[in-house]
Amino acid sequence: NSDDVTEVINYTKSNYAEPNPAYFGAGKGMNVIYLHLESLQNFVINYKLNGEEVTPFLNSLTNDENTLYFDNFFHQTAQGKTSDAEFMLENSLFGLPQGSAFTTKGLNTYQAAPAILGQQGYTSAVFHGNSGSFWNRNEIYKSFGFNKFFDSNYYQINTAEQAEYGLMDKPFYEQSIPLLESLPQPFYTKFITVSNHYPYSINQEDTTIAPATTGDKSVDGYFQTARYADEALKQFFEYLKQSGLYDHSIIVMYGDHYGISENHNKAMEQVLGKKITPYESAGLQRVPLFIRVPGMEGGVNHEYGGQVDILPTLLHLLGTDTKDYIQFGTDLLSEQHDDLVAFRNGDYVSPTITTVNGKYYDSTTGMKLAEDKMEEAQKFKEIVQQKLIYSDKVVNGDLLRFYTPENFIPVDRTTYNYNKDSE
Ligand code: GP9
Ligand code: MN
Repeated sequence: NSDDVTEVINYTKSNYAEPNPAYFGAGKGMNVIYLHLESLQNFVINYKLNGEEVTPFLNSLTNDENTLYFDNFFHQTAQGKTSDAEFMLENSLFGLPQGSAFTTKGLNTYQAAPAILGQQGYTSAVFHGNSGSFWNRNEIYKSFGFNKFFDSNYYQINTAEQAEYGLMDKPFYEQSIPLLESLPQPFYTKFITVSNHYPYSINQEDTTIAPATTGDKSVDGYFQTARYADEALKQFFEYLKQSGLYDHSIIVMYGDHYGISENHNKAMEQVLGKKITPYESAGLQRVPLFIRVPGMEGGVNHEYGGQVDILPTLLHLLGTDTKDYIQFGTDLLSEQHDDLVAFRNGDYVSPTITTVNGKYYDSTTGMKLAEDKMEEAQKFKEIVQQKLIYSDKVVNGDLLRFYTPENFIPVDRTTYNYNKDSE
């Protein structure tokens, strides 16, 4: 009820991080292009397999003058996988501890990015070469206020170009171009790729790097599908440059969740050349985050952060203050950014302390945490728990029904229709 929401607002207000004037509005009025990097983990960035870069294009962006690359950025997903990542990115709310909010909370009230930006004149769209009902996207996207959802009905999918979860990335981007060009600018868009998805199988004609040789099929194939995804990205960037969109679009790329689960630790130990302790396992939950803003000074940013932090970061880059919104992340570029990264199970990482399954580690050494730091570790644990509890209250209680931020017009989901024939 409204008492609950007041409690939550008090919490999110106290958690709010002020925009950094050096970045606030740096991308004002620009288009937004999200490129969802399926199952891409940070360990592949700048990794060399037999002396060869796996993702040369993404690697080159770590040195791009207008791109920030975050190398201590973590996914925070649980069972909802891709949908959890999307849920956090669109709302700065955590996914649920069990199941997927996308499938169980599709009809809730949200104050999501497409709606916020829609009220500033943005047209929003999602591009995805899989069936629109997967993860209940075709329902929850209406609640988020997405104007358009181009699902597999909008793409030509030949068997040779079909991956397990839809159209392969290269033809996917290619066929997305005319759809993208049909949108008025500025737009807020998201391209959800699928080629680099478990079990990482790919036609050998489509590969340009040899597989790894651990003997674990999915680990070995991962390098080939990641390379393919990287090449597809490069091609799409070429289009963006040649069309001019590159110069007035913010491009955000993020890995959605781990690609290689702990069941493959044996093979991963060969790949990484070290033992995968629980501490290392937590570290492997790093996913790449790239934010490119034309004119902004880029570089490698070591700030610790997670997927709930992307929305406030983006809104501040666009010149929209987030203080009236119920959001659980904080702007990665703010001086006040909160670098305690909560995992969905209550574990956390931070620059100083990491906890996995009730054990505490010193993040700077990976060793067992010193006794005199345990008190602080416990405090962090409580902060994380409290945050997750409040986020779950919002989602489970559908609390945004009871609160409308100033100047925000509630979404009317009945006005959206994603059927191709309705065009
Ligand atoms: C399917 C795709 C995969 O449409 O987004 O979802 P995942 O299995 O990674 O959660
Ligand atoms: Mn995924």
